[in-house]
Amino acid sequence: MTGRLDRTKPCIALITAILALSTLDLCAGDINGTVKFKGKPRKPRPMKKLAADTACAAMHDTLPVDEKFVYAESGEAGVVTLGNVFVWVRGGLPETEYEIPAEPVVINQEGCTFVPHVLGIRAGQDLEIRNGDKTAHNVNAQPKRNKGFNNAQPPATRPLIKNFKREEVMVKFACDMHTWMSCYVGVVSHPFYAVTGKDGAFSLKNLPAGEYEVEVWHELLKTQSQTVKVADGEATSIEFLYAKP
Ligand SMILES: [Cu+2]
Repeated sequence: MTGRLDRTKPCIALITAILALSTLDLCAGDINGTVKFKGKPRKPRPMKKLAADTACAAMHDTLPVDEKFVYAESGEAGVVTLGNVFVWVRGGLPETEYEIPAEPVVINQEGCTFVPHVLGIRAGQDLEIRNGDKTAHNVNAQPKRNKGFNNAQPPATRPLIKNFKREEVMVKFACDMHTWMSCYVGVVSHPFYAVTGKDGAFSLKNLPAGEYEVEVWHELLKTQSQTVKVADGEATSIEFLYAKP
C-alpha cells in the first residue's frame, strides 16, 4: 500500500504543475488587492422605515440592516476590511473592443431590498431587474451620463431588461415606493472590475502588461485611486486604505 502511494506522488506533482501552468497566463498579469478602513467602523443600521411598511415587514423575521458599511475584522488593531467597494481600472487600458457577455447581470428585489447592493456590469450588457417580492416596487435608475428610467414593477411580472450604453461609475438605483431601497451599479467598458466582499479582497485578472489607474469607490467614503504596474505572468498586490474623513 505504501509503495503504491509513493509511485502516485510524482504523478500528482506533475498534474499539479500542469494545472498551475494552464491557469497562469504568460501574456497577462493580475492585480490582487484588499480594501481596508482605519478608524471606528459605522455599525450597520436597521432599516426602520421598512418596519413601517406592513407588506415589507411581513417578509422578515428580524429587521434587515443596511449595507452601506459592510466590514470584517482585519487582524490589525483599529483596521477593518471593507466590503461593497467597487474596484475598476479607470485608465491605462489599450483601446480594444472587449466582447460583451451574452448573459445578463441580475438585480433582484427581495424582502424590499435590492440584491446585490453594489454590482458591476459592462456597458451594453443586459441588466435583468426582477421583482421577487409579493409587493410592487418602482425601479428608478438615476444615471448622469446614460439614459435613466423609472418603471413600476408589480409582483409576478416579467423582469425589466435594460442596459446602459456608456461607462459610468456609479449609477444609483432607488425605489420610489420604498425610500430605504437603493443599490449602485458600476458600468464599465471593459471586463476589469470587481466588488469586494466583507474580506475587502478583489482580483483583476488577465490584464495586458502596462501601467493602470485603479480606482475604488465606496458609497460613504467616495473614491481613491492608485497607479499600478502590471507585468506579464505576474500578480501585483496593492492595498487601499480609507480613513474617516
Ligand atoms: Cu420597493
